Amino acid sequence: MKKQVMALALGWATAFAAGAEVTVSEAWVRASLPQQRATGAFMKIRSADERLRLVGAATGVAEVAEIHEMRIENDIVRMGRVGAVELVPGETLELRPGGYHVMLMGLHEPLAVGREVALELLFEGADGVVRRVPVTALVQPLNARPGSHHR
Ligand SMILES: [Cu+2]
Repeated sequence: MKKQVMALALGWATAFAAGAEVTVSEAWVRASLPQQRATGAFMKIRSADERLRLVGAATGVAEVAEIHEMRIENDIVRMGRVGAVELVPGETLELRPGGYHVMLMGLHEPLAVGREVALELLFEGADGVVRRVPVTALVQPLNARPGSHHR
């Protein structure tokens, strides 16, 4: 069984047992204010050669972490939970403000700029098995990033 864990500048790459590999890069979490109970995590995800589904997330910094999608319908911004997001092999899925994101709800404490947040992403393979991939995300202010407001 091949297993490798490689630290990137801001993220992790983990090889699955079957040789499939998913790479998570540029992971960041939007900084939160003291009264704020929710924020979002964003990153780039790429599966080398396996069709995977992002089916969930976990973290210790909030009560709930779930996959959300934000989109504009008839000029109205809508955000809600999605059951799964498909990863097409060889293509990069970008979680970004205004699109898919990992929603962190029920924050246990404010997330200050510069802090590192440990997340886990849950990927379901074609075999139906769910693998957990650890990700380290850096807390950053939203205005340091391109893209629209989160909420
Ligand atoms: Cu959300």
